[in-house]
Amino acid sequence: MAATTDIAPPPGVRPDWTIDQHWERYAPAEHDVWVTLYERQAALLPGRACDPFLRGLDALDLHRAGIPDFAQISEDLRRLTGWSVVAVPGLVPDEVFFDHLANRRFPAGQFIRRPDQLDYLQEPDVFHDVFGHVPMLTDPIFADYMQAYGEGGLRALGRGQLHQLARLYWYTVEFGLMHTPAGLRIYGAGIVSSRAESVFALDDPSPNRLGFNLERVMRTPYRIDDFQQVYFVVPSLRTLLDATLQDFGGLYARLAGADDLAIDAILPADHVVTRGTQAYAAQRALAGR
Ligand code: HBI
Ligand code: FE
Repeated sequence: MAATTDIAPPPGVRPDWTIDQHWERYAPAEHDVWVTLYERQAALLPGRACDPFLRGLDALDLHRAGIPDFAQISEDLRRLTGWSVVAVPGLVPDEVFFDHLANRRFPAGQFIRRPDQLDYLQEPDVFHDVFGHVPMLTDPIFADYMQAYGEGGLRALGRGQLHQLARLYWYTVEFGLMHTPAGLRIYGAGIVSSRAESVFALDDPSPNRLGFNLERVMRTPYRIDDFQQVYFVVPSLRTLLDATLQDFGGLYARLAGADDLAIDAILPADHVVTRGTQAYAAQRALAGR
């Protein structure tokens, strides 16, 4: 039984905040937005996105033809890793979000951005969620990580330390990079669903790129409105799953007494992949953004 929340959902939204996708109701212009975004990223990502992401894109046959039908991709996904995609109106309360993840249900925005919002929007739409997040759920290790993250989120909520766990999600699931023999590759959904950040995250000299360390990540604030000032790099997806299997109790106790780090900090203990110039962030600060 999915968790309900004491925050009542809007009218027409189920207690677990899911809605029907009504795939048949999408207008041709909405499918066109998907195709435009898909084609842009499909041309850009080979050589930038990691193999599990590219394999997932193919395995789910995320159509070039338009917005996928969640029921269809859920059939394939269930067979591969037991995950399914459920439609939600947008951001849902944390405890609802975590309960879905803990039960291998990925909540995906049902709406798609307008043609004048191609490059950025605040709320996760169907392109961010299904193109960005869902292909990685075809990878068994990442699929286990996402469920473990959901279970951890429910525990963190209980301890009031959610903001630290949210950083783990942000710097891995949304903006994670990975070492591969061919060089750095992207697995974070927030990057692969963004044309500009798919280039910035790998090529720009501005951001720091540091070796992933769970405690370090959980002390590091993040940007929600602009490119990241730091990206964390994992040696493998197994590293993420192993990180969730450790004793979070001791970690939370240490974190409760630890200060947040500056977003552009580089610590002596950091494994530095790129020491960034932070030129982009400085220029945006000058522009008053
Ligand atoms: N809801 N639909 C949706 N998608 C998200 O990515 C999401 C959310 N609610 C909460 C949330 N993310 C974050 O606060 C957690 O990752 C911490
Ligand atoms: Fe996301």
